[in-house]
Amino acid sequence: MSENIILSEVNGHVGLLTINRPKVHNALSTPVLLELEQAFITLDNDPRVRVIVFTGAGDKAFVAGGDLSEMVSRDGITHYQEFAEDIHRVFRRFETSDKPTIAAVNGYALGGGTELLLSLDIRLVADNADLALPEIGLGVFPGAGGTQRMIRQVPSCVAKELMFSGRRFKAEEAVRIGLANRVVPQAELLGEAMILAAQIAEKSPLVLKLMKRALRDGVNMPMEAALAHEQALIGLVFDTQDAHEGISAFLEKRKANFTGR
Ligand code: CO8
Repeated sequence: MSENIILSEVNGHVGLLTINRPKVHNALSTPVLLELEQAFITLDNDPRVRVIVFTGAGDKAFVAGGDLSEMVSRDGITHYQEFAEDIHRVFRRFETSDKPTIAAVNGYALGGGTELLLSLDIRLVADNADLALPEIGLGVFPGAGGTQRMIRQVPSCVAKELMFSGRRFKAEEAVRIGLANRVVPQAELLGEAMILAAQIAEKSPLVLKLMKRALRDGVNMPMEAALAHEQALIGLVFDTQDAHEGISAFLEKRKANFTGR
């Protein structure tokens, strides 16, 4: 276990990562980012873990962005490039994992906080959540993948308005623009995220892995190639014990017990 990241395993199949720097609203310094990466790798490599949930410690913040004190202490372009490389690698690792990820956004998700959730699969936002890409007001821009993921995930006029103005927006707006799945009362947020994670973790981890690959790779392909890719992957799925188990369980009117084989 690391100082800034709490890694907990809930009911064996759901891993929970809590970014634990509440005094600075869970801001991401380089050490925190690297600890988060290592904790994620631990869960990603653990075959018992099927779904990974991210949240922030306390009841105020998910992540209030990159650590501004660290940024101001950096001198010169090389350091920014190192930080940009680290944060790009780490967020891309989350985004391309074979395991589904869920953000439980329990408060401020500013700058790097919004950029973090943009790299996760499913986002539940607490009713007190406050999001933004405020970098423009700091004289920088959302360089943790924010410009690229935002423009791909919400309509471009909305993405541009939010990035050009840096204005804050609330949980309801995040859902309305398609950046988050649903708003949940803050007291129920982690519970809801865990219920959803457990529902997903009951499903075949093998199918989830192949489905994530189909989605991830196919979205950047022309339609014909994407369909061929899907066809190849569904071919692999039908040949598995999990497909046999899932279909047999339906016909036998019982709950399927998926093993990922
Ligand atoms: N970094 C470092 N410290 C922070 C950060 C942060 N992002 N956010 C808050 N803190 C610190 C404050 O400085 C304060 O410290 P101290 O107690 O020592 O004064 C402590 O946390 C508590 O904060 P506040 O007193 O300000 O608490 P409030 O409840 O009044 O306000 C806010 C909370 C609204 C979250 C406010 O703190 C705030 O606006 N924070 C900054 C948010 C922000 O601008 N985030 C974007 C940062 S830029 C970014 O994320 C880019 C990342 C990727 C770039 C990659 C390029 C290479």
